[in-house]
Amino acid sequence: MLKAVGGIQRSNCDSSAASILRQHYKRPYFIPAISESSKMDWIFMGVPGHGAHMHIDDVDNPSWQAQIKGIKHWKLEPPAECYYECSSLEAIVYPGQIIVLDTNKWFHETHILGEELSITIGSEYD
Ligand SMILES: O=C(O)CCC(=O)C(=O)O
Ligand SMILES: [Fe+2]
Repeated sequence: MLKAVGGIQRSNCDSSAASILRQHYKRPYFIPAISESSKMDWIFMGVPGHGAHMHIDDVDNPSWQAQIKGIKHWKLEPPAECYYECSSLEAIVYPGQIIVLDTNKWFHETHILGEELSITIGSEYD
């Protein structure tokens, strides 16, 4: 699966590699236990000054994305359904923080800030 992004983006479709990766983190505590997690994880890496242009995705579910290293600026534009009620949002995600969004509905653009390589892991959930 490929999503438009600046930098390197890999999804993990090898289940043995996925289980090793998942020994190193748990699903975020705020994702309900009954929620179905995707078997696939995402890893995003990029250098400062780069990021993903404004786009919308075609994936199955919303996702959480945890910033491991580096700082990422997110710009979100509302989905067409709530264009007149919703406003644009911006967030700066620092290491240890998690952003949750439906990348199928919200247009999103990212920009890596600071001096460090950005590393993010994430996964879809329903
Ligand atoms: O992390 C990024 O730079 C882009 C991420 C993205 O486009 C996505 O998760 O759908
Ligand atoms: Fe995206």
